[in-house]
Amino acid sequence: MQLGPSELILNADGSIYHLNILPEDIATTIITVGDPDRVSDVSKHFDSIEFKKGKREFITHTGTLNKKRISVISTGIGTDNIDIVFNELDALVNVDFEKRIVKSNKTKLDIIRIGTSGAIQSDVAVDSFLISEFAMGFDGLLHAYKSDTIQHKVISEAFVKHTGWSSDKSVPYVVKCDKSLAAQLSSNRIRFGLTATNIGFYGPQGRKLRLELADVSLNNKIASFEHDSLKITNLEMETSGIYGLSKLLAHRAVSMNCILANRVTGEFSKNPQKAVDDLIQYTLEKLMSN
Ligand code: R1P
Repeated sequence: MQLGPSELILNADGSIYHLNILPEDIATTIITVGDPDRVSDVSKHFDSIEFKKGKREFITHTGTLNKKRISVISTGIGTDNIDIVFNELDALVNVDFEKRIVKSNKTKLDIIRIGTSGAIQSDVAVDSFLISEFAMGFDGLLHAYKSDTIQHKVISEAFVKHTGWSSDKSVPYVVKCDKSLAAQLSSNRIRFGLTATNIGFYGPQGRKLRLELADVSLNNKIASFEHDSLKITNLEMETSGIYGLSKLLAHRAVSMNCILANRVTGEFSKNPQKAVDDLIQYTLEKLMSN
């Protein structure tokens, strides 16, 4: 089936609509970051940079480190942006832009998020690193796709029951990281956790500035949830979308979190830039080890 011009939108130079890049511009190993300024914090470690381009919040740098070609791309904040970035990254490798058809031979991408996050358990230290083994999405993105087979519904059903989750909100969904890529990125320096992906930063994550919250004890209920010794460790805003879309599109994805805040103890990192730089270096070293 041919993808029409309103479905697969290409710019005049043949690049994909939002990311503004061509198929040859990206590597098959891709690091995603939320903050556009973090793209150069990653690519400054490359031996050489062959390509830089951007549009809106989507900045891409492609280069080489130890002879391995890597792209780093900023997604901006939230799973609405993840929907755009992941569909367009997949189209760049798996759709023939001239014929406008899906290729029969698929290319698998390795996608690693290097992001920041807030802990919701007191024993998850500020400045520590965490790999999201599971992600629980409060955002609803995955419900737009046929995704029943990749969801861990036993966990989300237990969570809905435990928290008395409001039916006014999207039903939480649970998805898992790619096990083999996570094993490559793991060490005794990094713990695994269940990451909750939220739809906002303030009210949805229980932060009250001026507005009253619908449920002031929601963070406590989230933190006290336990299923088969699995507890929710941290909150951020992209991982569930990344895991859900990667699994559906048959790519490998892992989300690496730098814990900048602890919502239980009220601490915030004294040097967030250094903490994130440390995670960038850790991740690049691990990626080079294979
Ligand atoms: C909120 O400040 C942003 O920070 C976290 C959240 O997921 C959200 O995107 O990650 P990044 O630092 O990777 O953007």
